[in-house]
Amino acid sequence: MKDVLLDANFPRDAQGRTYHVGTKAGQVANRIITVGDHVRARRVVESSFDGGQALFEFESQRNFLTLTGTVRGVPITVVAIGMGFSLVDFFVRECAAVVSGDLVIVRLGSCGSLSSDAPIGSVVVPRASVGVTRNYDYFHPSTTAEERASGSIEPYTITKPLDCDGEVHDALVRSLQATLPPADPALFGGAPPRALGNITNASADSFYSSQGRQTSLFVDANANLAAVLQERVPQLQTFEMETFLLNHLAAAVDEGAKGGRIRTGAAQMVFANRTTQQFITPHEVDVLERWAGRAVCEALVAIDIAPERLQKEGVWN
Ligand code: R1P
Repeated sequence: MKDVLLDANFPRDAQGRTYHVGTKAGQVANRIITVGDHVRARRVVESSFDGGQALFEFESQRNFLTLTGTVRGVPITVVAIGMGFSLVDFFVRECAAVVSGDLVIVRLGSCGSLSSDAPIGSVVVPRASVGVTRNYDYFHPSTTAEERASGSIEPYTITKPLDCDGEVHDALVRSLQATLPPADPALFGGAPPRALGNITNASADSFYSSQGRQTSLFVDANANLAAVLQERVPQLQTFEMETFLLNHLAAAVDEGAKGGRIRTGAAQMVFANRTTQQFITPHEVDVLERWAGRAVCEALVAIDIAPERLQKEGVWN
């Protein structure tokens, strides 16, 4: 039988477990890596956690997988959340509710690159991210052809760029550059792996329409979206679906109520290059995720959190 949930406003069970992620105090560390899928989460643990193992593991009914352990003695949690803004919202709000003090959250995600500077196999660390969302009213049956043609309503909304945390950005770039693997003729066409910082990312609310992909079954009004974005957003190099919302929630947190800050960053692995139409192989994904996973763990270990903003008790002690 399932536990009874208390408080319809922010549901938790009698032990304090949140409704969707399903964890409670002491199970999630102040340093978190969020990934899109369970395979990547387990790969990071296996290749980077002490002993190659988690000390705590929970897979919720809603498919959030939480793995907590240590990296050189420092508690770190990996949470696999799935894809998109709404899952980032569940994940950040529910983890913030069970972790006291500061949170440093790094997304280890895949992305599509819009630039030849970031070929497949690169890892890109954005300085900032913009949100790109479909403007549902543009497609509403009551919107007229004149309104659409005049530009008084646009099919996509592009937000202002929102910064990642500067220290997290720098720690990620340093760690990735310090651990660059040698070029391998059997991987990524023999190109040497690259780690780039200081770029801008666009997080979209669809893999398809709001990333400018051309498909035939729906009216998306997005033929020039990638070009418009590149014109309006300086340094735009990657598309993915989560980083903007992480930055947004970090900026929106009520520090007094939370009792700490949320700092966010992202290491984005280039799986696809939209300029060359290249896509990486499953074996290359494995190699890239292990390198980037280790580098993200080391960056998190290197980031200072004041002792009074760090949890003392948890599954790690
Ligand atoms: C789409 O295929 C998914 O891949 C990218 C996008 O952001 C989206 O979540 O990231 P992940 O591989 O980290 O899920």
